[in-house]
Amino acid sequence: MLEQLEELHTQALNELGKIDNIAELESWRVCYLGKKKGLPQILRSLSTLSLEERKRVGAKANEIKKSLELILTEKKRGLEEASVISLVDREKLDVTLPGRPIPTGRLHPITQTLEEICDVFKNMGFQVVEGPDVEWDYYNFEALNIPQHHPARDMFATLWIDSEVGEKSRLLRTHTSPMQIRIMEQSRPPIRVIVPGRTYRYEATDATHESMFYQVEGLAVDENITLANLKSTLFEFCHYLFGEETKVRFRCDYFPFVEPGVEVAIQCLSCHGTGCRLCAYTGWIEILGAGMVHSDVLKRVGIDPEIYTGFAFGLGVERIPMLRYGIDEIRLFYSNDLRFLKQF
Ligand code: FA5
Repeated sequence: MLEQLEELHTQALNELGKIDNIAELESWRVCYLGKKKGLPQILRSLSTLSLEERKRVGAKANEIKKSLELILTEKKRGLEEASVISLVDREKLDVTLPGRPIPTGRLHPITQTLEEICDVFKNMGFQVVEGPDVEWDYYNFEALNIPQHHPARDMFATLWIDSEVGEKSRLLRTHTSPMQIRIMEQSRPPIRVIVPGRTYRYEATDATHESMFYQVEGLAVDENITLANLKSTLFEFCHYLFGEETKVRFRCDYFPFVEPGVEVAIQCLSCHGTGCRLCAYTGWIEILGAGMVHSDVLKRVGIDPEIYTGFAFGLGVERIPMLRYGIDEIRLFYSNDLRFLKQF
C-alpha cells in the first residue's frame, strides 16, 4: 500500500506539472484530493490493515496529502497571477496614442440665420412669438383682406388640408402673415413682435423657390407709426446683416393687407448688380414684402385706425444665407447633403 501511495504521489506531481489553467487544476484536485477518489479513498481502506501498518500507511498518506495540498495552493496562486498579467497585457492602454475626436453636432445654416435675425430684432425691442403651421383659411386669407375668389389668392399657391371651401378650411400657411391677426386679436398696442416659422407653397421649385421655406414676420402697431419707421427698421436690419455698403432697394408692391405695400431687395452680393444665376440676371434679390397695416385689418381685430397705425413685413429667410455666401441653389438647404451643411 505504501508503494501504491508513492505511485499516486508521483503521478499527481507529473500531471500537475502539465496543468496551465484553473479549470484543469480543479479537475486535478477532485481527482487526487476529492472526497470520493484519490487519497481519501486510500485512507478509507486503512481499516483492513493491521494496527502497525495502519500507523505507517496513515502517516505517509497524510504527509502526501499535505504536500499535495500545499503544492495545489502554490500552483493556484501562480495560475491566478499569470491570468491577471495576461489580462493586463491584453487590455493595456497606450496613453501616448492621440484621443479619438468626439463628433459634435452643428446647427443647420437656416437655424443659425433664424437665430441671428431674431437677435437683430430683439435688440430693436421686438418680442419673438411662434404660430401654427396648419392654419385656418380665415387667418391665412380672409382676415388679411383676401376673401374667396380674390385674385390675390393666386399669389399664394396653397396646399389645402380640407377639401371644402370656406373660412373653416384648413391649409398649410402660405406665409407668416396670419400671425399678424392672431397677435392683434390677443394683445393691444403698443405691439412689436417678430414671428419666425415655416411656410408652404404648392409651386414648382427652382434655384430660388422651394415649396417649404422659412419666413420671419414683423409687426409693429402703435400711435404715430409711419412708413419712415418701417424703412429705417428694414434698412438698419439689412445693413447690419449684409454690411453698411450694401445697396437696398425699396419699391412699391401690392399686398391686400397693407397700404401702401413695398418690396425690399438687396443688390446681388454675388455679381454686384451685373446679373448672375443667383439673382436671375436682374442684379437684385427680393428678400421681403412689407407695408403699412391696412386700416380694414386693424378694424377687424378691434384696433382703432384713427388712433393707431402699424407696419408689417415678411422676410424670406433662405435668401439671406444665399446672398451672404453666394449660394445659387436654395434646394441645397433641404437636400441633407452633409458636404454642403458641414461648411456652416
Ligand atoms: C408674403 O409672403 C407676404 N406675407 C409678405 C408681407 C408681410 C407683405 C407683411 C406685407 C406685409 P411674398 O410672397 O412676396 O410675400 O413672400 C415674402 C418673401 O418670402 C419673398 O420676398 C421671398 O424672399 C420669400 N419667398 C417667397 N416665396 C418663396 C419660395 N417659394 N421659396 C423661398 N422663398 C420664398
